[in-house]
Amino acid sequence: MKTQVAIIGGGPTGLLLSRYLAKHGVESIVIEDRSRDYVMTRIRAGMLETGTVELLDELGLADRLYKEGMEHEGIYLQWPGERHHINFKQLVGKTCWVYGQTEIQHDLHVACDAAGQEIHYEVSNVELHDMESTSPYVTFTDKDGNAQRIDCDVIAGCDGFWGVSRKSIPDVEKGTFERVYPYGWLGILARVKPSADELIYAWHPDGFALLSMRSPEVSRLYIQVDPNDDINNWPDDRIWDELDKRLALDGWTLERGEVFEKSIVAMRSFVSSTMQHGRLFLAGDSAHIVPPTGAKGLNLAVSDVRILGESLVALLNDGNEEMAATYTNRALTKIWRATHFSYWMTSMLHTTGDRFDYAMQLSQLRHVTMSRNAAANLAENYCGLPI
Ligand code: RFL
Ligand code: PHB
Repeated sequence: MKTQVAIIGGGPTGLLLSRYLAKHGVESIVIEDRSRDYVMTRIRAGMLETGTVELLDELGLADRLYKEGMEHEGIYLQWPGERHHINFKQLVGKTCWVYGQTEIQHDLHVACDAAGQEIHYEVSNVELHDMESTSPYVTFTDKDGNAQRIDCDVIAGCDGFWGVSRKSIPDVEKGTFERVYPYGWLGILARVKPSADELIYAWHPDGFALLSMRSPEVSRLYIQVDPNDDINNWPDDRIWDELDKRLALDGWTLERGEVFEKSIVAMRSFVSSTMQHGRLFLAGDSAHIVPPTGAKGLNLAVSDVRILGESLVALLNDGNEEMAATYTNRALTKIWRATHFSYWMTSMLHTTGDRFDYAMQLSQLRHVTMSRNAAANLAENYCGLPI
């Protein structure tokens, strides 16, 4: 096979990059190691920044988002006895959108199918070759067991944190930064009308809780748990009781419903300060991971796609090497900002069992909800700084 850009990974980053490139006349082939069904139904992010929605819109991918997504003007922050609204629209003139990553993935597949985008699912043994040259290639085994090779001008590594692309860069670990948090999130999807109009981020001495949503009929809720806890220790009633306690507020009731998905995820911050090696470029979770508290992971992936997309279009359509050469530095500015914001939100809201930490967190929460400047800082970061 031959193409201009071989894209490794068919998650949101890989598929969105394929749409960006196609819009600008650049060809690509996507290879994905999971099945199409698996990739389509994986439950993950839900909150989209203004800039993410703008790029989806530019690529003709926002019609259903505008119809079925939910525009939010802010979030609630709470601690026992108090719930405060942070109004992004008033503070920084921006809003966010709640629209599940599963829906984005669905819209991307529909757009890829309509455009005849070549995607190979269930591939294995993916290897990257000759990245230092201007004619790299990728080898893999297709789902029928045949050895395949894609010759290309550029390889885009969009294969997530555990993928092969980052590991193919020599000495990449020397430039990585990591923080593993002693917190996990137990997340559920429940068939019940969300009990609040906007997201509630709740500090509680027994641990953080988050009320989010996917639609007017489906709630998404999380509680802080030990990252090594087993989901089998958490029957539905125990989860609801814990949510009830951590989200409690006089005069407010958390409605319960059928839980149809539950899992525990560990939390880490990770940044690879090397995002390119010759003609290999990393984007999305393959280059960075944030804890979900700031709702930044998917949004950062989309901002990488815009920066990388522009760089590759300049390189492949106009022979302009300059933008590609500076891709890492331009992408990292936003990545470090989001990394700090996610770390800050995580540190403010997750309880450690330490009394001094409690006092610091409550003081920070009061400040953020009472000072317009502090609230505007949160709002500006949550809604996303310009790329
Ligand atoms: P993905 O989604 O991991 O996709 C990478 C794809 O590459 C495939 N792959 C390979 N393909 C070919 N060859 C190989 N050798 C391969 N190895 C792997 C994988 O099968 C997969 O299909 O990375 P991508 O595309 O960069 O997208 C990143 C986002 O998925 C991620 O950042 C977000 O989901 C993070 N996230 C959130 N982000 C937000 O912006 N807002 C949120 O509200 C939000 N909430 C969340 C989240 C992530 C969560 N979890 C589960 C970690 C909530 C949670 C609970
Ligand atoms: C979600 O709806 O899954 C979600 C929302 C906000 C976050 C994290 C996850 O900060």
